[in-house]
Amino acid sequence: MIAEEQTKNHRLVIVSNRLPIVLKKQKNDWTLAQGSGGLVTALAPVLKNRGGLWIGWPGATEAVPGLSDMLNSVSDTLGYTFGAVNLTEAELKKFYYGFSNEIIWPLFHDLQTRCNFDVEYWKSYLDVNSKYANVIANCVKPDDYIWVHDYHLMSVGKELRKLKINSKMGFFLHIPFPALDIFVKLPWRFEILKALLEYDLIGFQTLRDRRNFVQCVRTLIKDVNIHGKGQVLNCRVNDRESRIGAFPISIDYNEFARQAGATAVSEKAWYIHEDLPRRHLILGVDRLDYTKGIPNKLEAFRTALIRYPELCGKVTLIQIVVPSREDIPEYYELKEEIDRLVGEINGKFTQSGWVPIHYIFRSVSRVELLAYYRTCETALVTPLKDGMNLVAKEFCAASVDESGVLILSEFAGVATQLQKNALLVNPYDIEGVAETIYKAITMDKGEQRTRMRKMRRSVRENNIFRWVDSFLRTSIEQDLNSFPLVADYIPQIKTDEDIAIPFNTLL
Ligand code: GDG
Repeated sequence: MIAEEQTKNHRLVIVSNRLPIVLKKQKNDWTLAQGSGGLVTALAPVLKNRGGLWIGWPGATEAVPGLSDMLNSVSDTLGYTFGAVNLTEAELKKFYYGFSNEIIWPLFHDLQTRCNFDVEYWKSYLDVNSKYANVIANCVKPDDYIWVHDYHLMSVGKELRKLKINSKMGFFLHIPFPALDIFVKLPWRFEILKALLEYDLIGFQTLRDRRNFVQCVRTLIKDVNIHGKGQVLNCRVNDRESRIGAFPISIDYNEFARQAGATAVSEKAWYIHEDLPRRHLILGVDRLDYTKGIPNKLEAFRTALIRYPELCGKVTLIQIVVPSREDIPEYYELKEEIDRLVGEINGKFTQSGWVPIHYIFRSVSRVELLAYYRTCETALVTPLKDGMNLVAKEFCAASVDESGVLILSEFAGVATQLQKNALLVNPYDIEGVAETIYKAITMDKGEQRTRMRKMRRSVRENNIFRWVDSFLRTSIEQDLNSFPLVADYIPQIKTDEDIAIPFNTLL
């Protein structure tokens, strides 16, 4: 146990590829807005008002005049400070778009044929991880807990050890960890495993990911001893001890449920349905990414319309696609494929007064997102592979009237938790997904309610605070409460304009 005096001063230091903010340039002026994505949704409520530190890239490769003043003013609002890691255009290209997103991302999602194993990417990955480590080393105090996130930064712990930083360090992988026969394709497989074992605790989303990692370590690393059972295993290599655990990530359930019940959200939800009267609405919300299985989903919807013609005119798919990584050619091609499929389906089936797919290609405000969650009768969450998938959990939390059916890919981490009450599908089985869409639409209200109530309870009990507490307890035998709350803070959500204000209470 850390002594009480130490506890008072220690801070939680979160390190992620990007800061939870987005820098935007309009003409010559820079502004800051909140970032989105799974990692930000999950971690922002954890650090808020804890007086900690979030280290990452602020999102611009050019010098931004007044950046530190901007960051300081945001810090005042959020109750934690920022440490910026500056990246050059070349680093961004090779480390972020290259190694992280052309190698690790596809490989860890079982899509090895999409990998581009360029050795220049690997060199840049090591250089940039070392750059992060230097910024961390300059900011941290000995009692701080350093918590590094995700696949971009697997070597940061090792670089910190080289710099003689002996603080406790944890690492959490937000994406899946692949099986041995896929992982061994990585030319730098030994280096990555050894680097990960420099952390005191290595956390994965599911037991399956942890099992894959353990099998890779046992097979590829000499003189390793892994023992223990339950959620966390102990691993010894020479004189180094680490722990390896499964910690399924979650959301701030109460906050989602509370915001979903706000007047602004109810009004927007009402208008969405009013504009599409007597329709059964199916919702898809995905980042533009080939792992999210958007083309498969559209094919399944088309098949459902062909197999069950009685659905025509009665069912609408609202598909939100959030732009992401468009500088990578494969993402641009994916966008073209989605555009083509939506065009084909709408071209073929549209009738007077009914368009089968409402396609939104942009990010939406939190109010709008919650309104879609609340008003749509079915959510179609069908990634080909996903670390967890928070959209599924958010849909449940926002279903405040306990209605709604969740169709869920068996290859999303969240399926382990919600499998009994969601309708599980194999996203590659287009006919099977089409049948399940029909089953969801025709499910009676009583069964819907029973299933949704159980899923909501599961997400409520296993919320983001439980996740962070279990990670911290395993790592340092303390929970989030040992990082003192700086101020009492109760976020309010009233209008859409509130959401548009950068760094409002939702971040
Ligand atoms: C990675 C892993 C894992 C999306 N569009 C908008 C918006 N979002 C928010 C959602 C949700 C988040 O982004 C997406 O989270 P996911 O979990 O679905 O996916 P990734 O971004 O791929 O996240 C994933 C996660 O990390 C956490 O560990 O679950 O498996 O891939 O929170 O609500 N939010 C707003 N407007 C949008 O248009 N406001």
